[in-house]
Amino acid sequence: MIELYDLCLKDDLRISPYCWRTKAVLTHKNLPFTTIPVSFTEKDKLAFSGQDRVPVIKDNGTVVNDSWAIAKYLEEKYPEPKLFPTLGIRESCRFFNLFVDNTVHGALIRVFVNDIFAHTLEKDRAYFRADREKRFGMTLEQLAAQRDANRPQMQEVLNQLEATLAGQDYFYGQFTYADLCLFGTFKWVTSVSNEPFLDQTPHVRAWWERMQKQLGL
Ligand SMILES: N[C@@H](CCC(=O)N[C@@H](CS)C(=O)NCC(=O)O)C(=O)O
Repeated sequence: MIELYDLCLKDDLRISPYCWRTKAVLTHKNLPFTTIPVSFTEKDKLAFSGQDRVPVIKDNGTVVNDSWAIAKYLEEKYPEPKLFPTLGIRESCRFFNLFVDNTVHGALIRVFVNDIFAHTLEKDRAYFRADREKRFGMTLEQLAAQRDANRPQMQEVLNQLEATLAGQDYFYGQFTYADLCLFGTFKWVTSVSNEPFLDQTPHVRAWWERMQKQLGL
């Protein structure tokens, strides 16, 4: 059975967009797995992997970290059902993966970072605050005060996704890993917030509902 080291917040809440990508891949490929909860500061639990981020998987002694590397590893080892129907699609998915990591996450985090903080375990709060405040160059309170001002940027990015999905059911016209990348991101947002953030992008919302049903996650 594959073991997945998965970020864990208060009340066993699992929010990591990257870990959700891996869980979505494992589910899509019908691979049984167990999760090992890791809180933000439990870096010692990941020492065996030689780095300090989740997701990490252990598959019969093989250790792989980084959601993109894990997706490629699992596709190679367990080819069906596919994530990357062709090599060209795989390389396009790499671009989409980076677009989600940078552009989509960059816009969403400025709206939802305080919701994540609210669900962070007591023992991790000082670490999370210091790390994120350094990253953003401002306090969490300043970010909270800018929340409404940051919404138009989020909407602009969601509108770009809407423009694609208005013409097709999946990002590359057929189901691929690109869909799982964004699926992970929306799991992240919806696990910490009830805000109806897809109200102005009906095709993205329909895609999101379809993906949840398809994966049963
Ligand atoms: N590029 C990596 C990113 C991994 C990553 O940043 N994971 C976050 C969880 S969402 C993490 O481990 N954070 C720990 C921390 O902030 O200390 C991937 O795709 O797996």
